[in-house]
Amino acid sequence: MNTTPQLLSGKRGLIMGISNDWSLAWGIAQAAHAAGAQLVITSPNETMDKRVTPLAASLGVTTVHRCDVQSDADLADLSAKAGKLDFIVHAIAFAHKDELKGGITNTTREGFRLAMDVSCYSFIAVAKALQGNLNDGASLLTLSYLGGEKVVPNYNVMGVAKAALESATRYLAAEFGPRAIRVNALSAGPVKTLAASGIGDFKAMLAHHEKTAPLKRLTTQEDVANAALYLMSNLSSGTTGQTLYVDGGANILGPTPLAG
Ligand code: 0WE
Repeated sequence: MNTTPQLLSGKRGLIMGISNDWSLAWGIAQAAHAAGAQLVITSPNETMDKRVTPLAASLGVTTVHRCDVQSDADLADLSAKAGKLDFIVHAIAFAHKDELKGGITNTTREGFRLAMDVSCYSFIAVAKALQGNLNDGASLLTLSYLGGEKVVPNYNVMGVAKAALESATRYLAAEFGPRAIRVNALSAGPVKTLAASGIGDFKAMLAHHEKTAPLKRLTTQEDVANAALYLMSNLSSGTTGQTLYVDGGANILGPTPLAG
């Protein structure tokens, strides 16, 4: 039995950034579907398409739209095909793997451009291309990470891109506010996803989070989906331009270990 409150009943939403069934975007898509939303789903290329299509089909979504966010033509095409939307979830980031190790001086000019384009500008580009698709009262959501605000070893150029993404969230919120369209970011704790796989010391990061975060456990795909549901629904009607932490409280800690 589906006991999820129908918070998104009658709403249509676009989900961008599903890679596989570990994806935070996938957790959000499932929660949105269970809450009564009708979904539009994208994938950036043929390889991803093969993984996303069966996942989409399991939510009754028969067409996966091709959209590489680096392409203005793809975005225009998506706008023509997506129809009216009540929410958009942007869960997309990319940096060269070899720039996610060592120090920030590993960053190349081209690597910086790529990370900023895919991980930050793409949120602005989606809002720009799809502004005519948005119903009044719509909600835009992007995913961020603490590394955009504090130094996290190896996160490097992605940290700079997340800082810019959170700033873009505020500028978009100011611009879209008069249409009652809200724009927020969700800063998730570390979750084992494809985006995190192959990152040096990621296991150690997860172990450290489990030990030190106030909730003493890892952030889950479901934790993120539940908070996303709040931000996509009218429950968050008075909130825009914010970064909401869904990290078991990890972001509140200073350098001193807590007693106990
Ligand atoms: O934002 C992210 C992941 C971003 C990411 C991951 C990859 C891995 C594979 C962007 N681009 C790539 N490119 C690849 O080729 N996270 C919040 C997860 C993450 O990534 C880290 C982390 C955490 C946490 C990288 C270094 C340190 C910590």
